[in-house]
Amino acid sequence: MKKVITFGTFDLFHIGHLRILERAREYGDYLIVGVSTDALNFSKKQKNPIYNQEDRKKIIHALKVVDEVFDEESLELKGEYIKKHKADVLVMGNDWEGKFDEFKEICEVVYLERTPSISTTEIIEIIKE
Ligand code: C2G
Repeated sequence: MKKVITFGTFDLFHIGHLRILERAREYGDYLIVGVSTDALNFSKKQKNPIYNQEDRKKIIHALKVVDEVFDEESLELKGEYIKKHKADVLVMGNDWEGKFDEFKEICEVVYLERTPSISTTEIIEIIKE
C-alpha cells in the first residue's frame, strides 16, 4: 500500500483544500492528514483559527478521500510524522515549494499548484467588508 501524507490548518474549509486533498490521494492509496493544532496555528499566524482543531479534524476525517487524521503539533516534527506513519509521499501546496526538500531522503516530496483565487484569509476579508 502506498501511503501519502499532507499537512494543513484547513480553516473555513473551501474548494482549494478539497482539491489538494483529492490530488494528494491520487499519489497513493491511503491518505493521512496532519491537521495543525490551534496552538501551532497561533504560533505561525499570531491568531486563532475560526474553527477549533477538533472541528477542523472532524471535517477532514469525514471526507471520502481521507483515511486518517492526526494533530500536527509542530512544524519541526514533520520528519518524525513521516517516519511514524510510514508515508511514501509528502504532498504540499506550492506555497511551500522547496521548504520540505530535506525530506526527499526519506520519502517522495511533491508540491502541487494551489487553486487560484481562494484562501481562508480572503474569505475572512470579504465577510468583514
Ligand atoms: N491550498 C491550495 N489552494 C488554496 C489554498 C490552500 O492548494 N487556494 C493548500 C495549501 O497549499 C496547503 C493546504 O491547502 O497545502 C492547506 O492549506 P492551509 O490550511 O493554508 O495550510 P497551512 O496553514 O499553510 O499549513 O506543516 C505545514 C502547515 O501545517 C501547512
